[in-house]
Amino acid sequence: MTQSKKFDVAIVGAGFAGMYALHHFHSLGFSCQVFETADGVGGTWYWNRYPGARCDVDSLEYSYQFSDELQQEWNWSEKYAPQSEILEYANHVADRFDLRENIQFNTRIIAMHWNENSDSWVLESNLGENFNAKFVVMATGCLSKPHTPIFPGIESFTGTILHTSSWPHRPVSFVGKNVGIIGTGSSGVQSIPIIAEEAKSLTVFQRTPCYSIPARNRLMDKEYEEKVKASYSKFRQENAKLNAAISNNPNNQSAMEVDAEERLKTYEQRWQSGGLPFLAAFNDLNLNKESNNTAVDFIHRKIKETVKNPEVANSLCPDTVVGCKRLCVDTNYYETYNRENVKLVDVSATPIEEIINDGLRTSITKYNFDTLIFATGFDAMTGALLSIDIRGLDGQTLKDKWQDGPKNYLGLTINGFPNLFTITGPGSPSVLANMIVAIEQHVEWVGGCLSYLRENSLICIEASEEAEQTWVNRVNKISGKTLYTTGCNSWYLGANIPGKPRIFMPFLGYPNYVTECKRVAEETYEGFLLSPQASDPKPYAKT
Ligand code: FAD
Ligand code: N01
Repeated sequence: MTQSKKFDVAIVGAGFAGMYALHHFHSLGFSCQVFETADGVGGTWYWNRYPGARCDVDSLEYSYQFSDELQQEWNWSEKYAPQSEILEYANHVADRFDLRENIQFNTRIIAMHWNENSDSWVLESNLGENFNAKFVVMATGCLSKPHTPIFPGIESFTGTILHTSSWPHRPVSFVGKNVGIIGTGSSGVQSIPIIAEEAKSLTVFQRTPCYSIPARNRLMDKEYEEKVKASYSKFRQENAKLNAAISNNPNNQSAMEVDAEERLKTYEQRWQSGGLPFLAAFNDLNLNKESNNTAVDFIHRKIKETVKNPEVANSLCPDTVVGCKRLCVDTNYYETYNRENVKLVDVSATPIEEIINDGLRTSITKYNFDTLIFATGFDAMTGALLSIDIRGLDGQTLKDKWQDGPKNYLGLTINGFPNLFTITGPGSPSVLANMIVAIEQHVEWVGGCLSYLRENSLICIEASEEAEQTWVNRVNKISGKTLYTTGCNSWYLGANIPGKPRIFMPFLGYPNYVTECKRVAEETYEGFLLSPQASDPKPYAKT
């Protein structure tokens, strides 16, 4: 039998989290190996190649800050960089920091079992290989397991089926095609206007309308770029003090504190400058339904002003709380419904019943097309983790442990699963923050923790049951005060996946979260069980 390869740290995933984890832990002297299903780096930006895919956090912020040289030398072409450029950036980082030699591509980790005799994890890949690691860092992504709803008859469809989150690597032409697209979340909203320009016809199947704010994307403002780069670290520090670690110019007033004219002016300014900062127009939009209604009314009015057909405009107006689902950011989304070749089909009351050979059938009508696009999102936050057969102490599976929803400590570690870390795990700010900022914070916290263990000859770290329960309560208590839990059915709640427990997963408030992580580390890892069992006398192989 061949000896399995051994590492200090195995890292699963080579998106921005896995890449930085590899670089950072290497710099601390740990031997590391990354395993990645894809044949390249970039994660989200490797997989989501659909037309119009781009970030909606300013590129000057949606990028790494760990290397000042990197952030100074890299130039983004637009305010919101397109997918191809973000992927180019990921590849540049991989080359610049010599990451590829420690990334095993085309390798899916299918199982991970804790071995109590050796105090280490045994990982198994889809290629039948086994690996041994003292620590495992899950960098598997929050939005990396695509969700495709099950419709009967799908196998009978004779045309092309695509999913936005596993888009082909070759160009896809829609010229002369009749296209159907299911889903109007961020991926649908970004791709629909571009596909509509090319296709013969586009039929959009909408179950729930979204709220979308114009991106006002533009070429990079060189003067602004220079200003940011002149004091980049200060700019980053200031952003980190904000709730989502994004420079959204928050207004500290309630929407109810100002009169109707002032409110309108504020919304109009935010609408004109565009993007996610719309939600920071007032400080209580996600707390107070009355305040939220004022933003809802404003957006409804904008939709009705833009979309010429009043019936279509009405169908596009959501009746839920704005910001409760991830806000969409678009270029010409609502305008697209004025095109002759675009049809909106509301499938909320008359759902899709089956896919047929040349289209689909709802409960009342048949629609024909030759290309079907799923823009139906992800099994978010827990999907990628639970796709792996993870077993901790006493063979307990993570699936069993999380059957009523994810439970962990700091969103980073799980009781019963020693030496396992989840980057941007549920229970951390993750998807409700600038994710690259959240990733760097997590990776650096884990790096500090591994170094502490090494310095103190400790082998195992595990969240205590009590700390975990207190943390879960805290996450729920914070979200329970907001409209996130009552205002809609979102993927933050797991509500998009049939059968998934309905629990609000992210931790709200990046700055408080960072303070707590720092405090826990300073209090010599309060809430953790640390143990010095030394089944391996030389556990740390220096690189
Ligand atoms: P990912 O990029 O998802 O990478 C995870 C990697 O793990 C993948 O490559 C996957 O193949 C691999 N993997 C998973 N399971 C296994 C396994 N079992 N074995 C081996 N490999 C595995 N966030 C923002 O903050 N701002 C934005 O503007 C923004 N835009 C987005 C746009 C799109 C279209 C999407 C889908 C998400 C966007 N996000 C945005 C969120 C985005 O996912 C994160 O910003 C970030 O890219 C996540 O990086 P990651 O490394 O944590 O995960
Ligand atoms: O997925 P979604 P996404 N029948 O879950 C519909 C990030 N992101 O890929 O709301 C009919 O938002 C579903 O309808 P409903 C960002 O964090 C960012 O678009 O469940 N319809 C919904 O309309 C984002 O939030 C960017 O009723 C069905 C859609 O499919 C996250 O990724 C770009 C259905 C899914 O929307 C996910 O976005 C892209 C069914 N059976 C992604 N099942 C940026 O702009 C599902 N739907 C930065």
